[in-house]
Amino acid sequence: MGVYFLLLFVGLCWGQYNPNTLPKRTSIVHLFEWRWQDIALECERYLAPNGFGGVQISPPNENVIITDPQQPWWERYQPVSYKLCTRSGNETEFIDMVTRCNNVGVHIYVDAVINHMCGANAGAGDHATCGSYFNAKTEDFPAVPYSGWDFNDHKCKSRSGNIEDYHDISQVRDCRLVSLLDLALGKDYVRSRIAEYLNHLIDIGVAGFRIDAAKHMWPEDVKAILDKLKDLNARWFPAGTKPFIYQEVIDLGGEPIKGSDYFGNGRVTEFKYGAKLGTVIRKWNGEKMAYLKNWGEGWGFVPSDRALVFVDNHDNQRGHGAGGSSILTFWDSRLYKMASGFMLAHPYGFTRVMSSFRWPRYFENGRDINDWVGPPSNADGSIKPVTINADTTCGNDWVCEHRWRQIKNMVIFRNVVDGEPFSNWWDNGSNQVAFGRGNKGFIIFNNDDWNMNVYVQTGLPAGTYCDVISGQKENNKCTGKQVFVSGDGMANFQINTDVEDPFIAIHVEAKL
Ligand code: AAO
Repeated sequence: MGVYFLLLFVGLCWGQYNPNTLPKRTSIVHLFEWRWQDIALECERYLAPNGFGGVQISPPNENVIITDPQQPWWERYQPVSYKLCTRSGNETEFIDMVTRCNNVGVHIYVDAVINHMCGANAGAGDHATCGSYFNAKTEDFPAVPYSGWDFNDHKCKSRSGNIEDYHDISQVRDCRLVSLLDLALGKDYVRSRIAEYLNHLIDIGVAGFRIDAAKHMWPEDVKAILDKLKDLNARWFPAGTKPFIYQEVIDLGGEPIKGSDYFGNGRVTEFKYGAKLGTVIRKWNGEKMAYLKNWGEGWGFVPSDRALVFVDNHDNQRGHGAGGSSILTFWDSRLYKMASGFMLAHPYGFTRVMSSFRWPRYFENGRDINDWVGPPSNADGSIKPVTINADTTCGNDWVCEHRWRQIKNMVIFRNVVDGEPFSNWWDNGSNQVAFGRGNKGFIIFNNDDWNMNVYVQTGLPAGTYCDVISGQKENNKCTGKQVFVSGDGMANFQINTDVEDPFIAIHVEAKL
C-alpha cells in the first residue's frame, strides 16, 4: 500500500523527470537528421536488441527550405508550421516509426522547436518542407495560423530586435535569437497552438520532448504549455504517464539565467558536463582524471535527477552553441570513446549518446567554415539512407557512434549496473583511475603516458570476465581481453599506452 502510494505520487507529480524508458534501459541516442524509415529499422534491428531506451529525433515539423547555403542542417530549427513533413519523412512515415519503435520498447523523444518560427530574412513563399505558404516579413504563418500579433516584437527592448546581451534576462527571452521570429508564449492562443502540436505527437505515441532554446522562454510560459499536455498514449505507456521533458538551457555559469530556473518543468541539459569532461580527458588546464573522484554535483553540476548529459551534441560538435574546443567528438575517436565510457559507467545524470554524420570539416582562422553542411543527401536534396556494412558499421557517411562496439557495450554496461552505487574508486593521483558500480560492474582507465599494471578492488564476484571494450562475450568466450577476479574481489589490470583503447570494462553479464 505504502509503495503503491509512493508510486502514485511519483507518477502524478514527478513524471516529467522520468525518462519513460523501459526498466533497465538507461540511455537514449540522438539519431541526428536520420530519416524516419531508417530510425524504424534501427529500432528493430539494433537499438532494441542492444538495450537502448529511446531515440531523440530531429525536429519533425515543417521548416523553411534554405538554399543559401544549400539546405543546411540548421534549417530544421526554422519552423513554418506544425505539419509533420520534413526531409526525414512525412506524417505516415512518422507514425510508422513511432509505432514500430514503441512495439520493440524503444521510445521516441521529439526535438520541439517552440520558441520561434523561421528567421526574419527567410522571405515569403511556399519554400517550406510541406509547401505551406508563409511570409517572414509580415510574420504570417497561415498553416498554423500565426500572425504578427503572435510575436514578441512589442515586448523586446533591444535596439536591433535581436538578443544582444545575454546578461539581460528580458532580452534573452523576449527578443529574437539570431533573428528567429520570437513567439509570444505569454499569449494563451500561442500556447494552445503549441500544445496542440505536442498533443498530436503524444497521440501518435512519443514519450517526451527536448525543449529547444528553453533559455529563451520564460519558465512559467513553458509550464503553461506543459500544463496543457495529455498523458502519454495508453497503448504503450501506463495510465497517467507524463511526457519526459528535458530543456535545452546552456548554463556554463557567468549568465543570470540558470538551469535551475527550469527545474519546475523537467530536466535540463547539463552543458558543463561535456565541456569539463573534454577538458579532463584532453588533460588541458592541468586537469587530471584523478580529479573525477567527485564527478557530478561535486563539480557544480545540477542535481543528478535533473540532468540530461552527453559528451557532445549536434551544436557543439561543430562549434555552434557552447562548450568550445574542449568538446570531444567522433573526430577525436580514441578520446571520445574514453569520455563516452566514463559517462556511461558513471551514475550521474540521464545519458544521451550522439550519432552523427560526417561532413567536410574545414578550418579557416580556427573556425569550421563547413559547420552548416547538412546530412548526406542526394542531388535532389533527399537525405541518403543509412546503409549498414557487413561489419555492422554504417555507410553513406553516417558515423553511427552508437554502433561502435565500445560505446554500444557501455550502453549495455549502464543497463546492467543500473541502481548500483558508485564504489571502489581508485586513482594513481594522475590519469589512471577506476571505479565500480556495486558488485555488478567495474571500469578502469589509463590516460597517462606510461603503461599501467595494477591490482585493484573491483567489488565483483570471483570469476573470469570479458572486457567489453576490446571485445565482448560471444558463445561463452571472450572476443577480446579476459579479466580474472579472485575470491576477494581483487584483479590485475594491465593497460599499455599503445593499445587501441586505453580502458577496460567488465560486468556480471559478461562473465564466463
Ligand atoms: C541560422 C544562422 C544564423 C541566422 C539564423 C536565422 O546560423 O546566422 O541568423 O539562422 O536566419 C541552429 C543553428 C543556428 C541557426 C538556427 C536557425 O545553431 O546557427 O541560425 O539553427 O536555423 C544559443 C541558444 C541555444 C541554441 C544555440 C545554437 O541559447 O538555444 O545558441 N541551440 C538550439 C539548437 C540549435 C538551433 C537553435 C537553438 C535555434 O540546439 O541547433 O540553432 O532553434 C552563449 C549562450 C548560449 C548561446 C550561445 C551561442 O554561449 O550562453 O545560450 O546558445 O552563446 O549563441 C562560451 C560561453 C557560453 C556561450 C558560448 C558561445 O562557451 O561560456 O555561455 O561561449 O558564445
